[in-house]
Amino acid sequence: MKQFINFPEDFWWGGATSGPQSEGNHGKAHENLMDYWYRTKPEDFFDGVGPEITSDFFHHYSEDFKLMKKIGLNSFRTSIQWSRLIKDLETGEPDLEAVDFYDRVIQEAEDNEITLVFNLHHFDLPVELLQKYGGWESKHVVDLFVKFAKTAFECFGTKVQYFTTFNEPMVIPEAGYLYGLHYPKYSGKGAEAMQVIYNLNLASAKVVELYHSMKLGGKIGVIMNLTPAYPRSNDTKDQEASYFVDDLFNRSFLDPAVKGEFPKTLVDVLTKDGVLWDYTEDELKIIKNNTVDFLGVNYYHPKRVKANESNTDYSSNWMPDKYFEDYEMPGRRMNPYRGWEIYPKAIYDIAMNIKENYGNIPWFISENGMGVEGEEKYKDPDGNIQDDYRIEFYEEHLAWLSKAIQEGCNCFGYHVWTVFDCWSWNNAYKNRYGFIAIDLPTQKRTIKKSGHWYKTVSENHGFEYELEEMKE
Ligand code: IFM
Repeated sequence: MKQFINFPEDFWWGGATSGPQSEGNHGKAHENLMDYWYRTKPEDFFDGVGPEITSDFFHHYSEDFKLMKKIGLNSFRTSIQWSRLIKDLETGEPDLEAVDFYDRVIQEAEDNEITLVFNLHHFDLPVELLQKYGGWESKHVVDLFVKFAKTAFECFGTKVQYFTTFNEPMVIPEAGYLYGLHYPKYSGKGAEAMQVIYNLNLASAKVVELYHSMKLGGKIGVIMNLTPAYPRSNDTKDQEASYFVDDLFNRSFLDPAVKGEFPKTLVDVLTKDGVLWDYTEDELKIIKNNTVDFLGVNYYHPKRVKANESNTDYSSNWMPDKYFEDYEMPGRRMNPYRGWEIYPKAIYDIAMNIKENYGNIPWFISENGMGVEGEEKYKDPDGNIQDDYRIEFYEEHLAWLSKAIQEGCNCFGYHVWTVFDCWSWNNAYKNRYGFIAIDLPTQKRTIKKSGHWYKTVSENHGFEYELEEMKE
């Protein structure tokens, strides 16, 4: 039997993108990590497509906001690019053309009654700061980030009510230092990755402190990619592995951001292994006293874990993997294009965790979505993509989210990844996620079936759903 899946009247129905994935590089003051990576190794990117043009939001933002309104969005997140806004990275002096661009974006959002969330960092460190100072391993870079944030708040702080410090900060050490996936593409730099975790938390807290001190009247948060860990079995060793994975990949950012301190169990392991970050008591006080006003949660997939059963010797090169291995659960549902498991119930588990262990802090789903390769094949004769699989994906996740809200979770919104197809690291335009398709040669925008569906959900504050579709 169908039931109405209900959401609050003032719920955020929105979507997210990021500056480096959507704007294109027109007029940018500096190269970021991805720009440099592409310039020096274009073959790493799917079909050799780089970040120069992407979805050309720089020129299409006005049309894009109108389309967002048309498909029922009341909120939208993008990021201010450090490499665009700041002319002088040492002083934080702004580039006036960039200020003008972001001002126009803000105005267009307001004209279309779309609440804007401005994020400050989406993996897009100016590459000079890696080359000169070692990037996020350096506390000088932390202070330069605070200068960038100050400029952003001075320019836009009274016009935008919601800021976030970082998008998915854990991806920076994970993909850039542990597993060689994102530039600088280091692998096996376990100890350095731990310092990066600490420095990113410090940078976030310093920016939160600055924002609150400026009394701009809005709110500041951080966007986490939460990947709940589920152990293979009830065996103690699997349970311990799963606890460690949650400590490292989730709580290492969640706890400092919301509770002001790192998980003691993680600190104990890192101390025992001699890889605890370099810190000072004054810095720990900054982290303690400057927690976020709200959280964004990007949820795509869980992390299935088992005890480490390999014989790998980590004695000369510490890696967190000494405490766990990924577990390929038989029968798991997969998105084959992205290689990620689809497990909608984790949204409910995340919501309950925030309610029970993080003071039920206000939060929203800041990304959730399904990337699909070759969507062209789902075009109807009129050229409109019939992406029913995406609608089903969203419905199932939203049904679990609604259940959590009925049970008292403080979730105030849902943002998809993404509104219009955008560029991604290495994958470039391989997998499409948008409600709005982009034809790259012409930059023509066409609303997919899921975009029209979203409008009805946003207007009706929910949708009819067969509850039996919710799989445990
Ligand atoms: O494209 C990314 C985004 O930058 C961060 N979250 C996951 C998305 C899909 O891979």
